[in-house]
Amino acid sequence: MDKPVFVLNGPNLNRLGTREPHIYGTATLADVEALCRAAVPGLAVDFRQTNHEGELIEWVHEAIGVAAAIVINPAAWSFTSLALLDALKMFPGPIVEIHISNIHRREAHYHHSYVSLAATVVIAGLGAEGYAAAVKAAAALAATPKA
Ligand code: DHK
Repeated sequence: MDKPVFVLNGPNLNRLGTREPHIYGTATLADVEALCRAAVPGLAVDFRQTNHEGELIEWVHEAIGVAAAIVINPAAWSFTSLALLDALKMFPGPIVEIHISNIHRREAHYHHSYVSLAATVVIAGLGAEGYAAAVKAAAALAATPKA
């Protein structure tokens, strides 16, 4: 695959490793990045994190025509951002939504993700390892010719 997979991370994920380890584990964001880069040999991965919503939206815009697929952990913006949903709806390729924790087993305000309305696949509760599964799924979906 000549086009990269964009792996985009939302707010507070730069604090992985020390942030609520009983929920998010002890893997750091650098560990997560390494998992993504090792997931599919030869696959180009563009890995980013931001605490600024507009920047994440602009990265989704940038992915249009450039990325084969998007893997996204929107973190708290999953449950609040119609702007992010609208941006993702413009992306023509597969979108894999990833959450480290099982959001459906947590507080009610984590149960409805707007991003899931644009996602091809949703992975939640596999921990940091979920990112490797997400990159593999994104690469497989991107390689599957559209019906
Ligand atoms: C990460 C967050 O920051 C939370 O806002 C979400 C998600 C869950 C995660 O599990 O990766 O609720």
